[in-house]
Amino acid sequence: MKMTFRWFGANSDPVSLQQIRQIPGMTGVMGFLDYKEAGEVWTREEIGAYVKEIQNAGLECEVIESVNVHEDIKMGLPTRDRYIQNYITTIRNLAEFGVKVIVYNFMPVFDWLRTDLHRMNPADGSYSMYYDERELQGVDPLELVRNTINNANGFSLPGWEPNRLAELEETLNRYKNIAADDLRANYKYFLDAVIPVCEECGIVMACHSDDPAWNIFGLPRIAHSAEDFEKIVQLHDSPSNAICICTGSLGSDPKNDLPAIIRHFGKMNRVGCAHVRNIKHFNEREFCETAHLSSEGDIDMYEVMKAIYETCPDIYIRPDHGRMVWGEEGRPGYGLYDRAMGACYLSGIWESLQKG
Ligand code: CS2
Ligand code: MN
Repeated sequence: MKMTFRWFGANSDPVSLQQIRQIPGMTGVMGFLDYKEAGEVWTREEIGAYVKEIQNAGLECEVIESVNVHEDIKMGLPTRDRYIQNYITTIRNLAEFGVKVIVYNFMPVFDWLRTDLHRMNPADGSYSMYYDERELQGVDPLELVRNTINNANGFSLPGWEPNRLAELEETLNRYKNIAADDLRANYKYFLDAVIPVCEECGIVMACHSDDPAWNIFGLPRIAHSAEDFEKIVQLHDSPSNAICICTGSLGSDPKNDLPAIIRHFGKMNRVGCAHVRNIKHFNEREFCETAHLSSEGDIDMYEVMKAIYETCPDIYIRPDHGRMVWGEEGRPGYGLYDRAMGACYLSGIWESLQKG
């Protein structure tokens, strides 16, 4: 297992590489070129400079998150071939600089969705992200996006970059004619093109689960259960076609048995990496993000880490969204303190598994 930390780059992440380096047990970052739009080629020069900056800080950059998939690929438009070719060039360029895993998602339009980015926890005064399906009743998706961007403390959020959302209305209309099976067919077309290249250059593609783990705004979503992931890994059968286990997003549906899912795909060698975070439900579709400890939320972190330890011990892990504590202000979900505590806690579980 290699413990890593998400880093958005020096220009847009208030957390510095030096701070990340000082978290005990940290080996590297899950990196991102924050200025690239979906569909663009990540050039050798750009990647080279970025990786060098990380290595100079004493960290590795073996995982990239995310190389976003252009909407035309998901919608299966004729223009997709151009974007797929760009994706392939990016894969080759990343491999050249030592990247081993690319995390991405195939969610239509929206990446993760919350109804509140900054909800105070009355028990201790910390802040965290919150989701309440009831708050979505009668809300127009465009309005929700506008609110989310306006409430992000001046940061763009992954999947919510304002430029990606410019043509939102048209895209939402187009999806009215795309059913889950159509989306899967478009997904297969993409995988059939990129996975052979990944095999050739030693890259694993790790698909992130839908967040939350159900359909929103009537859009088709195909990555939020064991059955969904079974179909995904079969779309193109290769160890390079893998999944990213994100406990907070998959776990938003309590029917998802996280340790069982990890074990199943771990034994198949199809877990590319894991995001580990905890959430607490108040209702079936109402939850908040909590500290990582098992006792703080609904997810049993010991069982999650044990399943990883026993079936896919060589993966990259990172603490995912944390709370805002100790007065920290920053990108919602991606503050330094709570994620650093989460990383140490997960490393502690790991040590006990190794020694036990
Ligand atoms: C993140 C995602 O919020 C999360 O759980 O891990 O934004 C993730 O980076 C993307 O979905 C991957 O493409
Ligand atoms: Mn995640």
